[in-house]
Amino acid sequence: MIQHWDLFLAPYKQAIDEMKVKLKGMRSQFTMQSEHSPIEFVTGRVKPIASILDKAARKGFSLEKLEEEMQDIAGVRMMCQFVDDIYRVVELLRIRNDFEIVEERDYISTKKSSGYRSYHVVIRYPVQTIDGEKKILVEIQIRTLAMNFWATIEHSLNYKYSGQFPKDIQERLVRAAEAAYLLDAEMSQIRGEIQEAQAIFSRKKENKDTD
Ligand code: 0O2
Ligand code: 0O2
Repeated sequence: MIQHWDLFLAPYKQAIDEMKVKLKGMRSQFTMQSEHSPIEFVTGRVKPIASILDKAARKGFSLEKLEEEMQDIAGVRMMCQFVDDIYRVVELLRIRNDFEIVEERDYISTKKSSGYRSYHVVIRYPVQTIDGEKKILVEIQIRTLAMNFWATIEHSLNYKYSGQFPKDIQERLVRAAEAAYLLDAEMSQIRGEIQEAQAIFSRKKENKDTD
């Protein structure tokens, strides 16, 4: 069984590794041109087997049809400084021709009832294997650092409480999500000033490097 899972998950792992190189490459291109990068950092993971089984049971997916039904066995996350950057990243993904976009879910204009905000793009990504090409689904979550902060903490508390939050904690999480939203709004407003400071910093660094 373990060997079966290894075989099943191998192309997902390969897709994550490749996507991380490609998306981090986009960041390097912006940095090289001394432009503000809409991508702050990129992470990726293959869903642990226990989580795959849990989610399949919860959603009634049949294990035979997992590759079509579970869209986030391979997951990539792109973190941005500003909300506007998220939409810029989505545009950058749309113009690529090394994968096909299957679905987009905008939980930013319509946040989830938990308070969760992020932009999800599901792609069909071709992996080259020794047995030929295999197309697999990869879920890309694009979010600001503030959205990521909130989601990471809410996610770990979710494990602790198995999704059943006591009422007061639930209310606090909703308030914290509002605070994260306000932080994003505030940061966008002072964005111009931040960018100016970053440009000065990177010019200083360049001068220092060439000294
Ligand atoms: P850098 O530029 O050195 O930070 P891999 O070893 O390639 O399989 P990777 O990419 O190291 O895996 O791990 P993962 O978990 O996919 O992504 C972690 C990356 O996210 C690391 O970058 C972390 O530095 C970066 N990261 C995590 N949290 C933060 C954060 O709060 N701020 C910033 N700026 N980066 C963060 P790398 O790849 O080590 O590159
Ligand atoms: P992981 O690996 O633990 O993060 P569903 O799973 O029913 O919510 P669906 O249709 O699979 O929904 O897709 P959706 O909601 O677009 O994406 C699911 C993923 O989004 C989750 O993966 C989380 O990563 C993230 N997410 C969605 N809602 C929330 C939320 O309220 N809080 C947090 N922290 N993350 C959320 P999984 O399955 O939890 O996997």
